[in-house]
Amino acid sequence: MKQYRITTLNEFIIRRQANIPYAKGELSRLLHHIGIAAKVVNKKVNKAGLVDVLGAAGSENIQGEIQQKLDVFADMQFTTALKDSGECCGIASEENQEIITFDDDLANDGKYIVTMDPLDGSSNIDVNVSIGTIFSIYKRLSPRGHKAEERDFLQPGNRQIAAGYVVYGSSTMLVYTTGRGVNGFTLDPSIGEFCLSHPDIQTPQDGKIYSINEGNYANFPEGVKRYVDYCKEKDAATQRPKKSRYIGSLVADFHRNLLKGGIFMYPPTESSPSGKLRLIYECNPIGFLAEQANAIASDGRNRILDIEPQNLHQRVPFYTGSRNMVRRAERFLQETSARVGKNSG
Ligand code: AHM
Ligand code: MG
Repeated sequence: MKQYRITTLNEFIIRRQANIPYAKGELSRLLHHIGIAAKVVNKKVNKAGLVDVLGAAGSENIQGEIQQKLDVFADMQFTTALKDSGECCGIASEENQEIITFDDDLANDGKYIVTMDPLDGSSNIDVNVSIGTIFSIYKRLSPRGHKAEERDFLQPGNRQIAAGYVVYGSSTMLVYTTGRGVNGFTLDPSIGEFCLSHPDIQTPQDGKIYSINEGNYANFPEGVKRYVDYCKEKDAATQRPKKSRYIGSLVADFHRNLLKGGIFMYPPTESSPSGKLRLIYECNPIGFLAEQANAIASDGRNRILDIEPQNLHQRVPFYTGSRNMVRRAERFLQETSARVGKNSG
């Protein structure tokens, strides 16, 4: 019988660390703790229909959205895991208005801060659709030995040390990068370990899928409308239009396009003039992963990772995925805005 060699997430992290001279294992420990929290949240997500975890927790988060019980649980679980790691001096979470500083001797000595969206796509929980956790790791700017400060969290995405997501889907996967490619690990429930299943993920330069909430079409900028119309035209090579696929969970929509090729867009709309997605919690980590897989991420004009964050909950328009698709969408946007500028001038 053929023997398969399994590489667990922890083994992989340790092996990677060994390739970096002088690495002390701090980042490895942090990633290890994120992996543990992901398993705990996964267990709860799997039981969502069975125990009393469904539905709203009765509180609202900073964005004025009703927090789901699982949001609260995931937020707590990741926060505790990061604090326990001893490597992280503070976190910023989509669920909290302010940063959380851990502020004890061990944590204050930590080199890293973490930003996270503990449960992305949570409006999908009650209907059994994939949801996810997104995280980013940065080196702090403030001196070690002190409390974390807000400036530690307002760094541009190009300063990320690591980023990743967990997708709680038909199987649970953890996908992450430390700036040396993107690797995906599938949770094997029989042994309770994330196992390397998708080494060195590369996104095709072109794809057949476009993902956008087309219900907002009437409010899209002209260039986005034109790009969506273009996606519906027959492609010269395939003689078919592109496929429209939209789950409504960024992690799940991005994960599919990362593997298969495609474009994900969340443009500005009337109700969300800067787009809906958050730079720090969603766009930066996803942008880092995209670039590491040879895809790209932009706000329609600028590289997402080069945007200087102004505040913790800042939103930006978001276009990410296969290189040629995103570049084409950007051209549609820029041509249209140039034309509008000329007409109004
Ligand atoms: P959330 O972080 O509150 O869950 O919101 C973000 C989610 C993304 O996962 C998804 O891409 C988007 O909101 C869907 O928004 P819409 O329902 O407007 O299409
Ligand atoms: Mg989110």
